[in-house]
Amino acid sequence: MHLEIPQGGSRSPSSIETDSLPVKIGIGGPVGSGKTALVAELCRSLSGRINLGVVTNDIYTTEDAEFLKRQGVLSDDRIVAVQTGCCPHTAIRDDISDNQAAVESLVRAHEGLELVIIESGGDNLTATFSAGLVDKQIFVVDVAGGDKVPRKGGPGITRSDLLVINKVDLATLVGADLAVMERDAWEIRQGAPVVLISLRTDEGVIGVVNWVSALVEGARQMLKIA
Ligand SMILES: Nc1nc2c(ncn2[C@@H]2O[C@H](COP(=O)(O)OP(=O)(O)OP(=O)(O)O)[C@@H](O)[C@H]2O)c(=O)[nH]1
Ligand SMILES: [Mg+2]
Repeated sequence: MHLEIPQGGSRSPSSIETDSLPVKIGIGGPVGSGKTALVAELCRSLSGRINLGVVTNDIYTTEDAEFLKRQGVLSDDRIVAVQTGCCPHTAIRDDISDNQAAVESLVRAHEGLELVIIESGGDNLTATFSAGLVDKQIFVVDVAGGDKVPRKGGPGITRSDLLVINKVDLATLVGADLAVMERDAWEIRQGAPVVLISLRTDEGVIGVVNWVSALVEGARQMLKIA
């Protein structure tokens, strides 16, 4: 199924495909790039119209799950923490059993669950999710790492379904040229969607919200047809 999506940020997504419910979306990216802040924003924006849950991954703590609970973005029973105890990418790519169990526990506890967002622990540019765990992947980098980051590549940057360049509010402070980041990202991804956002000011965030929302809507439509 193809859905046209309203434009949100620059080079934002225009069409995507979906299949079944719950849609599982993985959010990966380097440490501190804003993954949890994005999860929180998606929950705030979507929980009124989508039946959703969240799985967080941290190496030694349940810090991100606790943060989301403190923020009150979802009821506590919709937020499940996985403590990986190992490199974050191992738990989302190589041995996904703990994450699968976390997703299944949410599905069992919440009838008609439509969306599960899985946040990876902060990792490097090589981290990706197993296709056995998620349907789509969002990769989050930020401008504070410098405007060279998109052209450094790596599977998260080149092959994620949506690349988010976050913290554009900091661009002038760190001397990052957003036009260069956008151009390099566009080139290296050969036109796959890129959204520049700030989770501090909300700039561009609607592009990500609409992208996720359209995935779920596509799956809903598909189920009606089936
Ligand atoms: N200025 C600014 N700060 C941001 C933005 N997004 C997130 N932050 C801050 O960046 C810090 C890290 O954000 P997190 O959401 O915890 O990042 P993360 O990627 O989940 O971090 P890990 O899970 O530890 O890898 C926090 O202090 C956020 O408040 C943004 O758009 N602009
Ligand atoms: Mg986090």
